Amino acid sequence: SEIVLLGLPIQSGTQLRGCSMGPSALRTAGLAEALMEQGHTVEDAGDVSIAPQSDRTMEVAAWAKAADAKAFEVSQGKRFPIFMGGDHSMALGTINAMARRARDQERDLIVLWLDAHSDYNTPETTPSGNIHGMPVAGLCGEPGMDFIFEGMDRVGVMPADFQLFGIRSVDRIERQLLARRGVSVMDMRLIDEKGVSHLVGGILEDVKRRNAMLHVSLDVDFLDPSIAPAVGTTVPGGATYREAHLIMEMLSDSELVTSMDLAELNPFLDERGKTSLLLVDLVTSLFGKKIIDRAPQDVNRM
Ligand code: DIR
Ligand code: MN
Ligand code: MN
Ligand code: MN
Repeated sequence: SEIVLLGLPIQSGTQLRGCSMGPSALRTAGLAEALMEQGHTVEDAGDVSIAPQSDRTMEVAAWAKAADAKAFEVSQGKRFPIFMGGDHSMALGTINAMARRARDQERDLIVLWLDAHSDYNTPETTPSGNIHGMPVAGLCGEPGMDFIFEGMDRVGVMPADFQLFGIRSVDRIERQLLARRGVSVMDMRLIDEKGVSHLVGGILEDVKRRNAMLHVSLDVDFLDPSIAPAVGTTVPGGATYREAHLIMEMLSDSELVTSMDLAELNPFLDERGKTSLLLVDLVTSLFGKKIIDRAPQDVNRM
């Protein structure tokens, strides 16, 4: 593939500082080099920046606009953009841009949201006040978040087009809202019972049947804290090393993924680059790195 890396050093969506170093840590961990090693062409489009704002809320809105514009620009043609965050409020910009790209191609956009949290709070329901807990709600058009999209070519995403996966922390009112809107929430209990392979297989069939574009938004806290400590909001019981790799390997075989966010990496909390290196490893699997070469149809016969 023709891959383009775009840095979005956003941390206005959280109280804890450090996510602004995410893009730099991913570059240091060798993201571009690992992808080139797999035979892809990689272009680094650098980092987006914003003008100083009066408060954090205005910063989030400015970031959404800047991220949307640049994400759209770099993803023209057949390019596969990897958006390097930045806290998860980055998705307000990147997913709007990917929804615009899908609209231009008269296709739907489906979002696989890999996260410990459902990120469906609104300014009304949030217990923390942090906008990184709200991006899915904002993209789905929940009230109180229109100011973020002001002046943008806003393309809503249907709640049913989000596949929240790996969820194990949902706030009380957030849970009610998710149910009312019909968002698909594949929580850790479901994953324990049905397994990654069955659930991800179902999502991919749906994407294929609808000829949709597929955006993967990976929050570092989707992963178990033992393998990925570099995130401000760790939650026990996350995806294991093998579960996470299996998802990437299945996504790779499907050839259906068209864009990706790497969100919430806080290198300040890492242990000698462990989490950054794991993310590079996971992305490399998404782009075709295999243990041995075996066709998916052969696996079904085993
Ligand atoms: C919590 C935590 N639901 C909130 N959300 C996080 O602040 O709204 N999302 N950490 O990633
Ligand atoms: Mn999270
Ligand atoms: Mn978060
Ligand atoms: Mn998140």
